[in-house]
Amino acid sequence: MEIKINETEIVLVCGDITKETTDAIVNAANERLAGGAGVDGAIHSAGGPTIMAECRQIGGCPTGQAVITTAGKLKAKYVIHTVGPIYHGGSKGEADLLQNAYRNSLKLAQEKRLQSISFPAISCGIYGYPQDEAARLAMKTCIEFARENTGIKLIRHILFNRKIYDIFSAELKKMV
Ligand code: AR6
Repeated sequence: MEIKINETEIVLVCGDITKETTDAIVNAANERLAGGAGVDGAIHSAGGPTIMAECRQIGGCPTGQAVITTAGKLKAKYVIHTVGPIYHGGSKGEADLLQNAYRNSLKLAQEKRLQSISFPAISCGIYGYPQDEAARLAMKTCIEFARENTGIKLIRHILFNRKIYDIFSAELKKMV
C-alpha cells in the first residue's frame, strides 16, 4: 500500500529490512546499543561488525532518541538506531516515546540530507507494544512529518509478516 503526502511517498511492504536499498534503514535498538534479537540482531548480523564498533563509540541512546552509523555490508548507506519504549501498560509515556522514536529518526535523516528511509515496526516485537496502537502512532507521525517537512521523498515501512502488514495497512487506510 502507498500514499503520497506533498512530495513524500509513504509505502508499506512485507519484507526483511536488511535487504532495503533506501539511504537509511532504521534499527529498533536498545538504550545500550548493545545488539540483541529481532530486527536489531538481523541488522548487525547482515551488516557485519563495523556497525557495532560505531555503536560502541557512540555509547548509547535514550528511549525516543536516534543516532546514526554507517551500514557496513548492507545496501543502505546508513543505519539510524532508535529506541522505542518497552510497553508497560500505556501510562508511562509510551505513546510520546514511540512517536519521538519515529520523529527523531526522520529528523536525523533530514539533517543528513537523506532522501529515503525504511522503518521496521518499532516496539512491536520484544518490547510488547500493542501492534494496532503502535501502527496508528507510526502512521500518524510519518504523515505529520511529511506534511511539515520536505527533503525525504520516500518513507518505507517494512513489515515482517502479513499479520503486521495488515495491521499497519488498516491504520493507514483510516487516515487517508
Ligand atoms: N526486517 C523487518 N522487520 C523485522 C525483522 C527484519 N529482518 N526482524 C524482525 N522484525 P523487535 P522491539 C520485526 O523485537 O519490539 C532487540 O533485542 C518483528 O517481527 O525487533 O522494538 C533490541 O536489542 C517486529 O514486528 O523490536 C531491543 O532490546 C518488529 O520488527 C528490543 O529487541 C520489531 O520487533 C527491541 O524490541
